[in-house]
Amino acid sequence: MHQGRTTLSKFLIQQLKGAPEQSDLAALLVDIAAAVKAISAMTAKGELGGVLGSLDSINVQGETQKKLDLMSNQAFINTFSTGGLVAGLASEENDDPVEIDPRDGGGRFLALFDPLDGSSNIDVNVSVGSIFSVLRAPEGRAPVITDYLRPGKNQLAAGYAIYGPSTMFVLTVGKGTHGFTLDREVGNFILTHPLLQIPEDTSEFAINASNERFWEPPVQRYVAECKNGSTDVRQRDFNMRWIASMVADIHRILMRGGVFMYPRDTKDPSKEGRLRLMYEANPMSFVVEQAGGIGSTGRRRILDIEPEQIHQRVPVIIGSRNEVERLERYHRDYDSGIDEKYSSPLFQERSLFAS
Ligand code: AFP
Repeated sequence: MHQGRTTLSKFLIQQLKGAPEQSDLAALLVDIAAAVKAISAMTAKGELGGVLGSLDSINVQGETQKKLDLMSNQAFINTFSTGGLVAGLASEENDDPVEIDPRDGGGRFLALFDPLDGSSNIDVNVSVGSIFSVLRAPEGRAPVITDYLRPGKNQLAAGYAIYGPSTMFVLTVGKGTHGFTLDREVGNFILTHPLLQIPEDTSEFAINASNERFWEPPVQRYVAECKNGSTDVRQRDFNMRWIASMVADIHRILMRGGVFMYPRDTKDPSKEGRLRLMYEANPMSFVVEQAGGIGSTGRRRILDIEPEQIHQRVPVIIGSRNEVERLERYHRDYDSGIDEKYSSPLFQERSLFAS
C-alpha cells in the first residue's frame, strides 16, 4: 500500500486553487480521468469484452479504425458533452472539430485528444494509451477552427493515460509533470510519481529502424553512432526499444530517460512526419518539457509551431535534454553544410547500415 495517499482530486484542488478558471480546469481533469477509467476497464477485458478487432471504417488519417478506437473516442465525447466544461473538441478519430451544444452547458475549454494511441498493439495485448490537450475556448461565442490552431505553448493542461500492467494517468498544468496510478479496487487515481524528472543523459533510444533508409542524414548519423556504441564517438554502448505506441515509449522515457524519434522521412513525401501535432506532439512535448526534457522537430521547438491544420503531422524528437540537443546540433550541421559525411556516397559504403 502506498503511504500518505494523495488522490488526483485532492492534488488538483491543491495545484489549481484561486481563479474560477483554475477550479474548472481541475474539474475537467477529473472528468478526463473518469473517461480514462472507462477506457481502462474496456481495454482490460480484451477478448472477453468483445472489444478487439477492426471495423470497416477508415478515419481522416486513412487508417483503419479499431473497435476500441471508436469506443474510446465515444468515452471522451460523452464525458466532454455532458460535463459542462468544454465548448468544443477535436479528436484523431473525427474529421473536424465538434462543437458542444451550449444548451448542454458549454464551457471555457477546448479538448483535443487521441483516444487510443498505439492501436496496432490492441489485438496483441501490448500497452496502449490516450493523449489529451486542453486549450482556452473563446469567450462569448462558439469556437471556430482558428481557436484550436494555437501553438502548443498555449496549452493549459496536457497529459496521457497508459493502459499497461497498471493504468497510469500523467499530467501537467504547467507546474511540473506528475504521475498517478489507478487503484482498481477503489477506483481512485493515487499520486505515485510526483514531479517527474527525465535524466539529462541516456543510453537508450527509440525509433522504428525499418524506416532507416527514409531518414534524413542527421538522424542516420545519430543512430549510427548509438549503434557503434563504445567503438565510436559516443564512447559507450546504447540500448534500443520500440513499443509502437508513443505513449508507452514516452512513458518509459519519463521513468528512466531516453530519446524517442519519429523524425521527418521520405517514405511519404506528402507528410512532414508521422505523428500529429495537435493531440500527440504538443501534449507530449508539454509533459516532457515540464519534466526537464525537450520536444523538438530537430529544427525547432515543437511547442512554438504555429499550427495550420487540426490533423497536421510533424517530425518528433523528444526526451532527454542532452540527446535531443545533440540531434538538433546534427540537424544544424547538416543544414549548414558542415556535415557532409552523411549525405556523401562514401557514407553509404562505410556505414554499418550498408549490409
Ligand atoms: P495510432 O495513432 O494509429 O494508434 O498509431 C500510433 C503511432 O502514431 C504512435 O503512437 C507510434 O509511435 C507509431 O504510430 C508507431 O508507428 P510504427 O507503425 O512506425 O511502429
